[in-house]
Amino acid sequence: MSPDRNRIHLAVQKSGRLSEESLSLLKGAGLRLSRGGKSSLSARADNYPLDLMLVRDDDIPTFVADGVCELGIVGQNVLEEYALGQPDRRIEEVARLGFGRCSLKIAAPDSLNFFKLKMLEGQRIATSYPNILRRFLDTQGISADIVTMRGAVELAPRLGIARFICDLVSTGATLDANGLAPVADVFDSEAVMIRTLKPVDAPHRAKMDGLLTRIGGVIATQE
Ligand code: PRT
Ligand code: ZN
Repeated sequence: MSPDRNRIHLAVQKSGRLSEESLSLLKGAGLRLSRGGKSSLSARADNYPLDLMLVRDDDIPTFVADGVCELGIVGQNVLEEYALGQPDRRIEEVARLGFGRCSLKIAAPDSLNFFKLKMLEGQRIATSYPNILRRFLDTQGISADIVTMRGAVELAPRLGIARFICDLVSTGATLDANGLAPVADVFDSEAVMIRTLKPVDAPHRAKMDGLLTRIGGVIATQE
């Protein structure tokens, strides 16, 4: 199905930690959304020229950079990791949304008496965010081996893959359950609205601005 050129497209996480709050933000902005069934990859607003693309969060920056979707809702962690890997960034962050808050942290085994960052020198650190971690280590003047894992990063020390990890933390319960303790804050994150920097024609632009104004209104009442 080719996209309807009269409508704007917003990429939202299909199912995960940001899905519910992304949809309730849109509903709070007065949009009536109808989804084409549980397995459907899209949804539409009945009272606004807006289609939602329901995708994996990792794909959202690519869709927006390519202009396949003019807008997207994604964690700053995913956006930053993507942007650091792209020399010509075609995405702009337009609003912080106040949900999905978490922090990317380096964690060490509880049993280790960790007291200075230099203890990471020459060590292996497992993460799903190699670009953000590399930048952090560079600014600290630390050289360490980064092991990239797609998930289950907190298991790396137990599996002998890496002594340290760098992963997202919200309550800290996962680190705790795995005998790990946070030792450094690398990057703080929340969900943000992003828009494409690809040229957009005037009618589309007006629809984007109208939606962003409505969303800005909802955020303002939450502050
Ligand atoms: O399928 P898809 O690729 O779309 O989803 P995903 O599994 O990659 O992402 P998902 O749904 O887990 O997270 C989406 C976004 O939510 C992240 O990119 C963050 O911006 C944000 N977010 C907020 C979090 C957390 N809090 C969080 N706690 N993402 C992940 N976690 C994980 C963390 O990786 C660790 O495994 O939760 C665990 C730690 O939680 P605590 O509460 O035990 O500290
Ligand atoms: Zn993901």
